[in-house]
Amino acid sequence: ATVTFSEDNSRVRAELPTGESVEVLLHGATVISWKDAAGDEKLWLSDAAKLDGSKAVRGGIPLVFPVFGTAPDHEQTKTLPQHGFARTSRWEFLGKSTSEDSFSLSSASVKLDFGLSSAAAGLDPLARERWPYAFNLIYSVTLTRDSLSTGLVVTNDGEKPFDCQVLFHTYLRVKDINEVAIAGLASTPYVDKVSPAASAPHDDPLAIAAETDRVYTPASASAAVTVSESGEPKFRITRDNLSDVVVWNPWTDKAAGMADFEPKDGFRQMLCIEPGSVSGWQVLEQGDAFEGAQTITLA
Ligand code: TA6
Repeated sequence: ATVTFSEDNSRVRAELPTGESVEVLLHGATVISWKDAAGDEKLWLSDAAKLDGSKAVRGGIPLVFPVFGTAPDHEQTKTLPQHGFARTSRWEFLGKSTSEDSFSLSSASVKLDFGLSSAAAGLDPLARERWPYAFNLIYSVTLTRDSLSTGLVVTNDGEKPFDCQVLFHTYLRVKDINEVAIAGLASTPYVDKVSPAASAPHDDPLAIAAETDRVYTPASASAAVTVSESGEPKFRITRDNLSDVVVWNPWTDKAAGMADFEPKDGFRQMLCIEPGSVSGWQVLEQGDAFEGAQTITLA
């Protein structure tokens, strides 16, 4: 595997000998591209996404920490911006590790590690001011021939306990949302943020035909979510220690309302399947660690 930095040191790119690649912006440690060996892009990135560090990236895999959405009733995080500050901080690249069995390329993989801590120069100033806890984050992005994994380890390095939520806000690229079917969420309880009254569990598959914003809490963290298109499985998402799956598509009106969402009909080419621990709070005492991960496998 080769790992290269961009001219302006704003991003790092890894490529396997067979051509698969991943690109990560140090701003937010945001994965902004994941391509298969043929060069087909698997993630959706808005044409108007800010990649200059001025705001969270619209697309790719933004990192949500320490709060999902906003939590006006939660003392510790109620003054934080939506989805917290990890995605708007500048992370450090900590290094890479590759494993290539020289006899079989199929085992090739490359892992990129990124770090952010309460003492880091790149920490969003809002965080220091509004979330005064001693923390350390290690974020790992692992590329193999047929998968991309992201994992976050959160540690509490201070005396004060803190609550946190973690989520990988993954924008999957699809050809046409009308052809998409989501399986693996049948009979699963969910909170519907579009129409709070309606949250009756449903059978598989789930189709997306309007604004959709739901927090599912599947019975088992190992339950896979499969995204198919025109009857063909495309992505299989599995979770490790993450209790929830958010399904989001902004549809016409919400897409129109986001300045950095372009093209405006781009919601037809994207679907957010967001593994996280967001239905409650992880409480970390001094020295505690929380770890959660997702693996997206190409079908
Ligand atoms: O993950 C779904 C969601 O919480 C939606 O409610 C919507 O706000 C989306 O995240 C995007 O949030 P952002 O702050 O990135 O515009």
